[in-house]
Amino acid sequence: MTHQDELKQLVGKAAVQFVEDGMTVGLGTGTTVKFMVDALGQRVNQEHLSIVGVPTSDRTREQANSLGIPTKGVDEVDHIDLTIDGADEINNTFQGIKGGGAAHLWEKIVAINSDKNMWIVDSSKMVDELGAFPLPLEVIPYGSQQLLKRLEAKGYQPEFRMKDNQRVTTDSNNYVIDLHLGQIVDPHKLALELDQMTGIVEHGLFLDMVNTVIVGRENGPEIIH
Ligand code: ABF
Repeated sequence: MTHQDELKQLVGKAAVQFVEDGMTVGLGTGTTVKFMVDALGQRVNQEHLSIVGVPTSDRTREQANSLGIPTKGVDEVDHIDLTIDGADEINNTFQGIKGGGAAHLWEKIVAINSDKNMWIVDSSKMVDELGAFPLPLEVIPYGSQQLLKRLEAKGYQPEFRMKDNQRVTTDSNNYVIDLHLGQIVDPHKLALELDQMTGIVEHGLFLDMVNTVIVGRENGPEIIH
C-alpha cells in the first residue's frame, strides 16, 4: 500500500465513526471513498449497524452491495442524514473541485439532498487556490463539439476526457470535458457562468456545500468542522 493510500485508509476509517445506527448515508465515489466503504462494511457486519447507503455511482453501489451494505437510489429515500465523499481539491475556504472520477453529477445530486456533507481527503488535496486540478464538466453529447469550441474561445483550455481512445461516458451516458484553467480566482463567478452555458449538465465546483472535512495527516486524521 502506498503512503497516500495509507492516508486515504486513515480518513476512510475515521469517517465511518460518524455513522450512527439507523442513518441513511450518501456514499461517494473515488479511491478514498473505496476505503471508507470497506470500513463501513466492517461496521455493518461486525456491529450489525443498520443503515441504508445512497451511492453516487454504479461502482460504489456494487462495492457496497458486495459488502452487505443495503443501498437505495436518491429518490427512494426520504432524506440523507450524512454523505461522505472524496474531493480532488479543497481550498482554504472549503470550496471544492470534484469529478475526477466522472461522478460529480450524481455526487452533487446526493450532496444537495443531504443534511450534512463530509469530505475525506489525503493532504495532497488541500490547496490555497482551486484550479490546478482540471475542472470537470458533465456535458450532453449532442452539441458537445460546438460547446468545446465555445469553451476554447473563452480560453478555458477544454479537453474531452478520454480513456482507451474513447470519450469517457458517465453513469448518465454523458461526456466529460475538463477545463485546464490553472487557477480559479473567483469560483462563484465561474460557477454562475458555467451554469448558464447550454449543454453543460453540471460542473465540478462544489461551493458552500461541505460541513466537515477530514484530512489525512502524518500525525493522524485532522477533523475540521
Ligand atoms: C470523488 O472523489 C470525485 O469527485 C473525486 O474525483 C474523487 C477523489 O478521488 P480520490 O479519492 O480517488 O482521490 O468525489
